[in-house]
Amino acid sequence: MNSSTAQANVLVDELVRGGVREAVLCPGSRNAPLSYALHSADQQGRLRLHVRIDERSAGFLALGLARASGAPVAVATTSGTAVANLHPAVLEASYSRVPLVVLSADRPPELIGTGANQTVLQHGLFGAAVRLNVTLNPAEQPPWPHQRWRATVCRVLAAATGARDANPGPVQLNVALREPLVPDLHASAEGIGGRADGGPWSRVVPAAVDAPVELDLAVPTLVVAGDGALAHPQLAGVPTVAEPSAPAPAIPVHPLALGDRRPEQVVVTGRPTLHRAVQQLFAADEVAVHVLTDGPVWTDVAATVRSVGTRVVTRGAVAPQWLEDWRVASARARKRVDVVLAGSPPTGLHVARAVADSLAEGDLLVLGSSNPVRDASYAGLPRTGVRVLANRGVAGIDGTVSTAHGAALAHGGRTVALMGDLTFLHDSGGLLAGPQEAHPNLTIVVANDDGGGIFGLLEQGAPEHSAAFERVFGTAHGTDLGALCAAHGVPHRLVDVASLASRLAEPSHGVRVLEVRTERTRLRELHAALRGH
Ligand SMILES: Cc1ncc(C[n+]2csc(CCOP(=O)(O)OP(=O)(O)O)c2C)c(N)n1
Ligand SMILES: [Mg+2]
Repeated sequence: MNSSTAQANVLVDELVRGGVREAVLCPGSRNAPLSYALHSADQQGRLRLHVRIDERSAGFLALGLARASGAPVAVATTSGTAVANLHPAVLEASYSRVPLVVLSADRPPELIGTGANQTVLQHGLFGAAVRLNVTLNPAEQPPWPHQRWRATVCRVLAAATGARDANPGPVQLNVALREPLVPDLHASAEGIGGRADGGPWSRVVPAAVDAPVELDLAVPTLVVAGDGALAHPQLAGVPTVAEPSAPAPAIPVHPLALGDRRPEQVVVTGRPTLHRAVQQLFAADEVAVHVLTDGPVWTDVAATVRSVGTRVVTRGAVAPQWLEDWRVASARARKRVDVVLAGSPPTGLHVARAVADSLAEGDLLVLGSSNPVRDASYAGLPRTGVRVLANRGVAGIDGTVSTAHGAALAHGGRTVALMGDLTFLHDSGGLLAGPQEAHPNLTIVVANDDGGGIFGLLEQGAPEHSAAFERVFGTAHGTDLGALCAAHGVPHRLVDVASLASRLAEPSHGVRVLEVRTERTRLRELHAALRGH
């Protein structure tokens, strides 16, 4: 067996032993040994291989698979810019703590800096975004140092899954491979096998962090649950404003009700990113802010946090009047949404409400950044029985179609993705998947307001800045989404808000796109009305 084949086979075998069940591959020559090894593992049913042409899509596909499954997912590329194209997905995985394993094929070390073709400095390319960054150089001749290769994979997977520090995230295993890059078909694999029990070379027992914070619930308390929030049963009886990708709370507070009452203490779980009213709460001096997270970094944008732990130990009881006040305020906010929407032409918020209402128990929803994730929170998500995922780590509008594909493939059941038109177009390459690939049950709903609707809601959307607005923020494009889908062989349908629910209820297989044309010119007024102004 030649050096590159031995190395690639051992690495893939050890990844499988360490719990990798899905891998994404982009075609290339330098990574050919990894391609053969991954293909063979797929054929043997040891993992499922997905092949994608564009590394940006591949990175986000792997991210979606890992985010939805919670297990590490590998993405293998050739050398050069191919690796750099993974950077956006690596950043998102880093900030949202998703175990993404980059397998970047590299040239042998003596060729770095010589002007060799398709050769860049790949070691450390992702900087601080990866939890671990290892380069394995090729071995020259047998006996192959397969123990070292296997032990390295175990270290890499421990870092990706956060087994030692409860901080999962992306890792880069940069694999320098020497020619020949194709297998010698008759060589024996003797002497490079893994542990006889089929397990990993080094079993890394996951370490848990436990740091209780004391909390008196008799004090008027609000829980703010952001992306990545864990379930905290001790807080189940406390009113909770939850972002769509947080667990569904038992006592939900509508985000538009936040101005109605001022808590004396706030418990933050996960990372809230959506609502200004929440940020204002954190900034208020008289509110005591406590954060719960099992990660090494906690959210404290306003520099007001008083304590940080992983869970609470409570005393005292929540006052019934406090619960009733929030119940009334939330009911009023929901009513206001209904009234305001009834009097408005279709917007992304109408679409989000139709999507939210039509989701059934067991569905997975993937939300795009920008307005859709905010609209979903106004439309009543999260909700029990429906899992919601969103790339809130760095809230990019990129990679969303691919993330949704990955999440849907891991989920197995029905998945709906809701995103804006720019978000869809940014990653329309995510529709590119060959006939031999697994195609998930995924309906992508595009709220198409022909541009970036969110900017109309920000400072730059104020009337005094209107002269430059359309060209540099609105960015209308007039793209024919139907034609784009047709080019990829993906069914597309233009539907109106009123019929969206029935379209979503139709039994559907594979990937399809439902486009709803929406209005963005009057979003500013609509949101002012939602806030009761
Ligand atoms: C990769 C990336 N580029 C740019 C942005 C800035 N950005 C935030 S929202 C947005 C517009 C999104 O438009 P669309 O997806 O149509 O949603 P809408 O606001 O219209 O609801 C842009 C460009 C971003 N978040 N991520
Ligand atoms: Mg838009």
